[in-house]
Amino acid sequence: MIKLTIVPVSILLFSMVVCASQDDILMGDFEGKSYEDWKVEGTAFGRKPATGTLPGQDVVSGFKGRGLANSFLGGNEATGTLTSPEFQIKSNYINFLIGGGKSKGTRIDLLNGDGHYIMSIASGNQSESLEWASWDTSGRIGKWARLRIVDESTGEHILVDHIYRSDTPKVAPLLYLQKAAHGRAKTSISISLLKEQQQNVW
Ligand SMILES: [Ca+2]
Repeated sequence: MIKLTIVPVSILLFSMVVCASQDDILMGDFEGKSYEDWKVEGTAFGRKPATGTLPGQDVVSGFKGRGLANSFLGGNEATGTLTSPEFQIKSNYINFLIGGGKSKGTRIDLLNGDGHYIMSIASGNQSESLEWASWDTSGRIGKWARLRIVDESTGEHILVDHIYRSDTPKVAPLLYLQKAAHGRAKTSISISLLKEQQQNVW
């Protein structure tokens, strides 16, 4: 006789949740007292993550935990970059929170092992509230890459937090030159990959 084992639905649901998160790998949450293995250049990001709003800045919201990368240290005039260690792309997506300026002077780059662009995003929400964005990296699994958070603008700044690799996109993945806009001009979302950088894709 075949014996059937009845598993409570609650245990099944818990197992599904655990499985769904097993592939998520945190790459940058900026919760420490330093940027750890991220390389810091320039002055805009300081020597350690910000704990939120910096002096002279409107209230920053939408980041996770106690810290984030905030390039407003020294005001909009300051510039600098944060570059991650090299990593191998092993997941279908990279998700992250981003806010701040809309120009390409404030952006996140995904660079290949030679330092050439794979993808780039300028936030464009033009506010101090961070929002989710996702990159589709499924076509580049096995390749080596780095992330670079860039503020080379003297009129804007960038906010970034909670970067993680996952097999699940947090939001609809960005496409080349994707643009979405809604609401009033001041609060509109305009996310775009930079035209000239498409030429450098692997
Ligand atoms: Ca954080």
